[in-house]
Amino acid sequence: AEAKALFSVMGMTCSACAGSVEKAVKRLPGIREAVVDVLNNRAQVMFFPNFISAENIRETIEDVGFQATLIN
Ligand code: 9UX
Repeated sequence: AEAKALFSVMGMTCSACAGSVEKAVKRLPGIREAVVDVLNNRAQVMFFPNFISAENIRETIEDVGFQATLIN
């Protein structure tokens, strides 16, 4: 089955920031789609939980350099 995770992502100040988050998340295994909204400080990710967890995704966003919190 597929899961959805919405993250708060703080510290993105331009669309290139959002692009780097999207790219890093999409490179992970088990990701179906990632959409990052720089204006609202949000990242919405559709993924396959047999392959990856929301926490894995959150840590990847942090590794890019932004503070990420799972909202739901
Ligand atoms: Mo450009 Mo966005 O260096 O932080 S990618 S401002």
